[in-house]
Order: sequence, then structure tokens, then C-alpha cells
Amino acid sequence: MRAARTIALLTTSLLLLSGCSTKQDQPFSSQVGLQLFMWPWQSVASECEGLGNQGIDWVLVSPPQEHIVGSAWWTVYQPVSYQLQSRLGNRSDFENMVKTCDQAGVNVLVDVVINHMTAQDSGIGFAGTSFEKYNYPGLYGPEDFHNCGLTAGNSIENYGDAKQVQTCELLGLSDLDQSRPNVQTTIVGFLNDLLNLGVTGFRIDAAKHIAPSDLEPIVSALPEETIFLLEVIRGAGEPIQPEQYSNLGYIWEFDYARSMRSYFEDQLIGYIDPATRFDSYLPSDRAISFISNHDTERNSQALNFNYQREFELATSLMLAEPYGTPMLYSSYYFFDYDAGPTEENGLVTAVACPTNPTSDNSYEDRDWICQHRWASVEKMIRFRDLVDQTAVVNTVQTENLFGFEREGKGFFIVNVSPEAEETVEAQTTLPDGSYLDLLSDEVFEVNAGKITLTLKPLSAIALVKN
Ligand code: ARE
Ligand code: CA
Repeated sequence: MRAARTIALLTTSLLLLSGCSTKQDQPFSSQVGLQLFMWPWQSVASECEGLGNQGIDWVLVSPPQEHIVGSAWWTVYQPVSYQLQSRLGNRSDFENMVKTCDQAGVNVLVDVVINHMTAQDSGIGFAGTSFEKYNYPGLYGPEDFHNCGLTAGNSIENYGDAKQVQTCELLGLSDLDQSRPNVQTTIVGFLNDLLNLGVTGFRIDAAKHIAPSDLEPIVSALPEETIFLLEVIRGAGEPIQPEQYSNLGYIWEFDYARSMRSYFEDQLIGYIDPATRFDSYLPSDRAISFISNHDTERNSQALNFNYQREFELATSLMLAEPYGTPMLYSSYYFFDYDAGPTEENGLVTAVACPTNPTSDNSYEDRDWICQHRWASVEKMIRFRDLVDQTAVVNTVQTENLFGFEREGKGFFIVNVSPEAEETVEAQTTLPDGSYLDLLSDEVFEVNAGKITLTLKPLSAIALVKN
């Protein structure tokens, strides 16, 4: 994509100028991201320095615009206006967050909701704006919305019908008609406002529900280097597939997250066919790999905090293998699908991470989990950097084990069994000598290309030259 190419060129010149390399100079496809779901702007700002030190290149923050009022987390997915005033903070909080993160070498990507507005007949938004379902003063009137006329209630009923998916209402949310020039202009104005505050790019929420031909003029109207991450959920047998959007941005590969759940939660790692594993996925340089996001942690399609240790190991495998641009996920504990984070006076309270964040912790309702602070995450980002650009070779696979060499540089292996300790002798092309497991700090010896690895239940080893 043009954005990636421009960044790569820029990178080369920056490297030549500065003579040193930081993670920030890397093209987007070799960066590591983190979704900080429902983190208020002030908390993101406070976290950014630590994130930069950990090797995290970008954060994805929740939708920042004025939204409907309510305590469920998903109110932020019903825009009332594009003012930056929400339960996560105001415009100056947002601006300060972007600056602070930038100084820490962390780019901010913003979740933007441009497919639709609200599902309410009428109301008053978080910042005091009065609206009706098809009328948003100063932004959109009734003519700016689709009236699909394909289902009784105008809502999407059948994902097998492309026209429904793109012109009817997702969950009853008034559906903007992005083929209209004034709708495009208004959306572009909103995105430009965010870019002027220093953000690097966007997650386009519900991108699947906007025809590629309607999204293209919006993408084209923005500066070339803008990063777009598109939410086009892969659905088996559906007429709309992620590949139809891949010239417009990077796309989450939902089958990657789904398969990670089956490998770790259902312990089906022995069934992977390494030769064909990625064949039905988006190409690596177009894909965002991930273990979960805010939808999949609620709809049981992916691992979540009910399988913390598995979540941690799956995250390690994702960081160890070269597929896609990995996005980490950090969230809060809940019992109820709708439950938003704790609030005071209508604002989400500052995030408090556990004092000792590990995947063995237990939580109360709506405690922040801070998965990204687990020690293994920083270590595996380090592994990823150290083995960068090397091929995957010498795959090891048994019923419970899956591992591979990153050619000549490192070795990663994971045991998905909650009960069995496993030992394997692996053949490698690693030069003989001693290797350090970044995860445990133990030293292993490679002799005549062979290495003996013993893994406790639910554990991993990530070796690099000592
Ligand atoms: C809430 C209530 C609803 C109510 C609605 C309107 O929960 O009961 O009807 O309000 O009053 C989020 C929440 C929703 C919430 C919504 C609006 O998840 O619960 O609705 O905000 O406040 C499809 C889309 C995909 C979408 C998922 C959820 O393709 O784009 O559905 N994901 C994004 C966000 C969501 C967000 C929205 C979109 C809306 O990530 O968090 O909703 O802005 C198959 C298909 C998929 C389909 C999936 C689920 O797998 O292949 O395409 O995903 O089924 O139906
Ligand atoms: Ca639509």
C-alpha cells in the first residue's frame, strides 16, 4: 500500500540521517500495537512512557467523539456529534495524550465510528447536543442516511446479502450514506481534525458495512501516510470478504484470533498443518494479527480473561511468529456483557493496574487487568525484534507442543497442556553454543544442532543467543 511504502522510504532516509534505529523508524508492518480498550485519555497518557520502553509502537484508543448517554461501554459506538467530549475525556485531555505518547515514541490510532450514528429516536448526547435518529444538527439530515427498504425494520438480518450488510442498519443504528459528497466531506473533516491533533491513523469501525467504493474517496482525501485499520470481520460463506478492502488499509484477520482460541483453549495445537496454516488468511503484510478485541472477548470467539494463562501463551506465540502486525489487547474484567468501566461523575475513573500484573491474578468485577504489563509481553517483543526478518524453520509439533526455529537466530516453543510436562529433542540450524530463554532466564545448550527442551504444563520457551 502507498502509505506503507512512503513510510519505508522515510524510514530509510531517517536511518541514514540519524545513523541509529529505533522501533519508530520501522514500517508499520513490523511494528507492535496495543488496544487500550476504554482507557481514559489521561490514563493512556500516563501509560505511554512505559509502553514506549516496552517496545510498543502504537496504541489503539476507544472512540473519542460525543456519544449517547448511558453506563454500558458501547455508548461510545453511537456518535451524536464529532466533538471530542466523551466519558473518556475532553479535547484537551485527548490533545495532551497524543503529545505525551508522541514524545514517548508511541503513535496514537483512533477508533472512529463513521458507518452510522445512533439507534435512539431522539435524545441529548454526552456533550449536550440534541439529536434525532436521522437528524444531527450541523452534521446530517434525513437525506444523508440509507433507507435500505430490504428488511421489515430496515435492520441487517442476513449477512449473506451484501446490499443489506452495506445499506441496512447494523443493530438498528442509523446508517450514513457515504456515497453522498457532503457525508464524505463531513467525515473527512472529523478525521482531519484528529490528524491535526497528531494522531497517526484510524480503526474504521464496521468498515464491512461501508461499500469499498464509498470508503475509497474518504481514504484518498486524507494524507498519504495516514494508517487505516479496517474492521472487516471474516465470515464463512459471506459475500463481503476482507480481501475486497485490502487496498484501503490493514485488516484484522479474525480467523487468526479464532484459531488461537482453538489451539490454546481447546488444545488443538497438534492439528495445525504448518504448511497450509496461513493460506486462507490475508497476506501477512496486509493483516493485523490479534488474540482478542473488545467484541471477541465478549462473544466467545476468542480467548479472554477466563483463560488468562492461555491468553498469555497465545500472545507469546503471536509475537514469536512473523505473521501480520500484532496487536496486543488490554481490558477490564466483567461478568455482564454491557458493563462499562467504573465511572465517577459520568467520567471513566483513572486506570489502576494490579501492583503485580501476572496471568495468575484474580479480579473483582471491572478491575483493570493490564495484560500488556505481564512480564512475558516485553520479553516476547524483545524476541520478535531479535529474530526480525528470519524465516520459520524446523517446526516441532506433538499433541501438546508447537514450536519453531527463527532461522539461525532463535527458537520458540509452547506447551498447551494444563497437566503434562513435555520433553522434546529439537533439530535446529542454530550454531552450537548456549542460548538464553528470555522467559525464564535459564540457559540451554545447542550441541551438534540438537537441543533438549523440557516444558512445564502451560509454558513457553523463547531462546536467543546468550
Ligand atoms: C447495542 C446493543 C444492541 C442494540 C444496539 C442499538 O447491544 O442490542 O441493538 O446497541 O441500540 C457495539 C456493541 C453492540 C452495541 C453497539 C452500539 O458491540 O452491542 O449495540 O456498539 O452501541 C458485526 C459487524 C461489526 C461489529 C459487530 C458487533 O460486522 O462491525 O457486529 N463490530 C463493531 C464494534 C462493536 C460495535 C459496532 C461495530 C457498532 O467492534 O463493538 O458494537 O459500532 C458475523 C459477521 C460479523 C458480525 C458478527 C456479529 O460474525 O460476519 O460481521 O459483526 O456476526 O453479529
Ligand atoms: Ca452502512
